[in-house]
Amino acid sequence: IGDQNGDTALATKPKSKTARPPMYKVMLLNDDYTPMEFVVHVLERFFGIGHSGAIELMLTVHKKGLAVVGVFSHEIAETKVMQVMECARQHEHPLQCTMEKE
Ligand code: NFA
Repeated sequence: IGDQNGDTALATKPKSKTARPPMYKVMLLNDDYTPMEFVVHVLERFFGIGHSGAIELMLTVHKKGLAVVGVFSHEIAETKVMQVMECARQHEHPLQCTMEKE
């Protein structure tokens, strides 16, 4: 564009100097046994989601099979997954929480 590359007119991609770290989606998966109120509690406690938002998001997981409940750095995402899985284990619920690169 213009003629910054001599007379070849090839576009050059501007280089970002500050690379952003990769981000990770944290997801909750539906199952037939975990009580709805427990999922709402998990969303409030570990993801700082308000009560109404937590109910709405729990219902999305319930209806669609899964939903992204947050996007975090690798370290934070790993911690959220561990906290949710440990809490579910303690309460003997089969709730599953996973992470995936965005
Ligand atoms: N499907 C569960 C039930 O009907 C509720 C649930 C929602 C479980 C979201 C896991 C995730 N009790």
